[in-house]
Amino acid sequence: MPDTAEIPETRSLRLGVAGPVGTGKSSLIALLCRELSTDLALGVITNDIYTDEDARFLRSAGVLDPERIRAVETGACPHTAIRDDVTANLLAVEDLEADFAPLDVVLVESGGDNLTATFSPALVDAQIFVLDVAGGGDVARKGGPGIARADLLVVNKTDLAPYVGVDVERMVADGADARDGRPVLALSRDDAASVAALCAWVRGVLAAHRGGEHVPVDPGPMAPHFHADPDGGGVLHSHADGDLDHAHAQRAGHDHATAQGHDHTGDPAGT
Ligand SMILES: Nc1nc2c(ncn2[C@@H]2O[C@H](COP(=O)(O)OP(=O)(O)OP(=O)(O)O)[C@@H](O)[C@H]2O)c(=O)[nH]1
Ligand SMILES: [Mg+2]
Repeated sequence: MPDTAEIPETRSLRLGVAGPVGTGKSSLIALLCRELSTDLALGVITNDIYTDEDARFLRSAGVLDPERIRAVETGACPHTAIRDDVTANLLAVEDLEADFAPLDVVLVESGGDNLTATFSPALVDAQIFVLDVAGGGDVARKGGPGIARADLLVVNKTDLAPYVGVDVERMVADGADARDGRPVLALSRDDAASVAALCAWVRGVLAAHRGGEHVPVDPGPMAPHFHADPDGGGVLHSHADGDLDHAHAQRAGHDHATAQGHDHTGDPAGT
């Protein structure tokens, strides 16, 4: 199979929205539709385990032509459909892009899951991970692939902070500490400035995507994989969470003076 393919000009920016149950993913997508659909052509794919609840919520919000909102019923743990076998989602995105060509952005909502669930870069070009203050101020400190490496971390529902005793600044700082300089945004649907900042971030990613400057990353843990040894055999290993760089492991009795270290962060072909 070739490792490159010609992609039609109607290819949109595919933007994933993931995060634990109830943190406000659908609401954030509704905000983006309301704010951006005046000048951008949008589509939405939702993922629910057994229902099309999220798609129905978004259609009833009246922020986008209901036909541009489609549901994928995963029938299994949400992370399976956004990471392990993305076929159903990929087909849904491609159908939407074909039916409403040209779309600028397709937003893909993950089913609510735990802190380990992130999108495969085979499905989305960039992803937002959503936490909320009501889930507890310490969650951002807990790390995990979405918190540490999603393109944007959102600390949502900041309007609730006084009621749940959470220090938003501290939660944002904890998130920033876990992210090596990647952006963190404190958001509330009631705070127009924060909604404007979210929209500006999406427009920035879209511009970078169109300009060919946006490099998709895989926040998720590298699957266990094998490196052949030119002398025979090889090494089967996996990476600790967050440790995507690696040099090949030393093996007793072999000269590794020429072994190449490589990383999985910036070079999608560098396996
Ligand atoms: N106070 C407040 N509530 C919010 C905000 N955003 C969303 N909510 C509420 O949070 C609840 C969950 O929001 P959803 O958008 O359905 O969350 P979700 O992450 O899509 O939920 P699942 O898809 O079930 O995982 C709803 O009651 C929303 O009205 C916000 O900025 N402030
Ligand atoms: Mg939802």
